[in-house]
Amino acid sequence: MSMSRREFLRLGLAGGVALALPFGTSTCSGSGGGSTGTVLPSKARLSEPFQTPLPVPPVLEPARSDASTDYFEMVQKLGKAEILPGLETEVWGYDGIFPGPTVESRSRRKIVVRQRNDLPVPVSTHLHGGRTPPGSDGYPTDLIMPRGMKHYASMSGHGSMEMEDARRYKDYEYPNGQRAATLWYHDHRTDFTGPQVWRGLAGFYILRDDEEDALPLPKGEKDVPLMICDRSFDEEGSFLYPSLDSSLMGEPGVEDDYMDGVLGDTILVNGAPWPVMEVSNTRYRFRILNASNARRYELALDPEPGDSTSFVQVGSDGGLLGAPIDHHRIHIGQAERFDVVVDFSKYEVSTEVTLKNLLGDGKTANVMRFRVVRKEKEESTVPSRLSDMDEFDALGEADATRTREFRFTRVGDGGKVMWGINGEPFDSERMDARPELGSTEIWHLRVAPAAHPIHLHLVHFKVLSRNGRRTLPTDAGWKDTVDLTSGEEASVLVRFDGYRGRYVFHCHNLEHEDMMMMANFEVV
Ligand SMILES: [Cu+2]
Repeated sequence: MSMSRREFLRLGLAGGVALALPFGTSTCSGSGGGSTGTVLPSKARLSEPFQTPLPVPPVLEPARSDASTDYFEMVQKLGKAEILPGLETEVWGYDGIFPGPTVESRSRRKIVVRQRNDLPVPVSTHLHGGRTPPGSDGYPTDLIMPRGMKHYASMSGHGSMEMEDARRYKDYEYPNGQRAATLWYHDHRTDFTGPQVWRGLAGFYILRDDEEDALPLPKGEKDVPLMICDRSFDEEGSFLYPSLDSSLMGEPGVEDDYMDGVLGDTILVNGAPWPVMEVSNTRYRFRILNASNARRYELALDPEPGDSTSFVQVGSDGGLLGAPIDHHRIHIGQAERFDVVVDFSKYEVSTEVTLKNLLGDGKTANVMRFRVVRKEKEESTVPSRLSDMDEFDALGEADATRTREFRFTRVGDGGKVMWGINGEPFDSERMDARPELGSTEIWHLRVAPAAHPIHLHLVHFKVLSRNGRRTLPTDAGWKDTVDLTSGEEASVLVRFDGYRGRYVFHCHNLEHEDMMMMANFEVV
């Protein structure tokens, strides 16, 4: 394996400092309206929308439990799926399925997930939104190696090039010391997260607690996770992705045309193209996740319910809101979660309600459809108080002991254009911030010349302002990802709770992340 330029950079072998390039290249082409990226046209015949029933990923059972801990096991391996009718798609999935199995756990009940790697590439699993100790957070170079491959200790930041025995599995420990929330787990391998998630390495992780259980929100089969992502397909049905090296073992990165991001032309929900779900005329809770590499969505219902808003938001990235928020439309950047209730009693039985993407056009303007097929007695409601958010509400600028600035831009290095933070491409050896455990800081984030959803590992934050003004309704509640479009800036108030150690923060456009728009912080 030859050492790429970016590996030199990561290992600190190059002395040069990358320069920020002027803004200005186009950030959107094809039908990616509102998203930063380029549409990759499928070669396969795409399916007709609203034919496939919505699948719901299976919930993983623990392999065993003891007094303090539940133990789960997953194998990352090849699988087969029929995503487009009559065609077979090879999936790189957790347990060989896409999305992976849903992990359910309870607040403050520890779980251990043993991840075994039967894929032909290194992997690292990150629990997105998890307050996780550093050794289990899925640092990009904390890899589980494939069969027959040695691990370079230096890649884990230990400095020397000595080899150690290949480790084919890893036990991830999740203490779950946080509120009920909709989290997700996905691959985070350095330089190759984009193609590996595209092939299927993503799943839900739903954390529950007593506070949420006590609420009269829709439950059971009316509490439905929706993983929205876009993909493109080759003639035979395999996932199409413009990798420079499709073995994902050589040169990382994508063809130049796609360096702004890869946009698929097929919208999948829980792995099915434009699916349909039959519902009764009652309330449903949808845990909406945008698991796309580069596509952003503006979600709306068509038709809208006559006398009320389409979505009643009850939760954000970090769990329940204090009080519900009504939205006609929801902008959702990559990796964000919106936990919403939709009230189908506002529609006549036999109405077809389409979940639209107002940022898409043609086929990408549709996401999925609900068919109201029967009457049923309503057993749920949305209370006006959801959660005790006193701590969140009390948190203000005055609590911050320090302010840091981070600019998310293109960076140039010897003619090669990449993405970086404060002018620098990612370097696992460089520490970009050292916040103190228990402290609160203001992070001022500025992005250009593209949309960049900014994600911090470990912590949750409060969005204080956007472009110097009030936040948007979709910024409410505890967040771990803030979606910024080109030229925007936001101030976020971050509480560095949880654990000491090294973590990353990065853009969640996965092509930008792979092309180095990532940096380290160490909680000290
Ligand atoms: Cu970005």
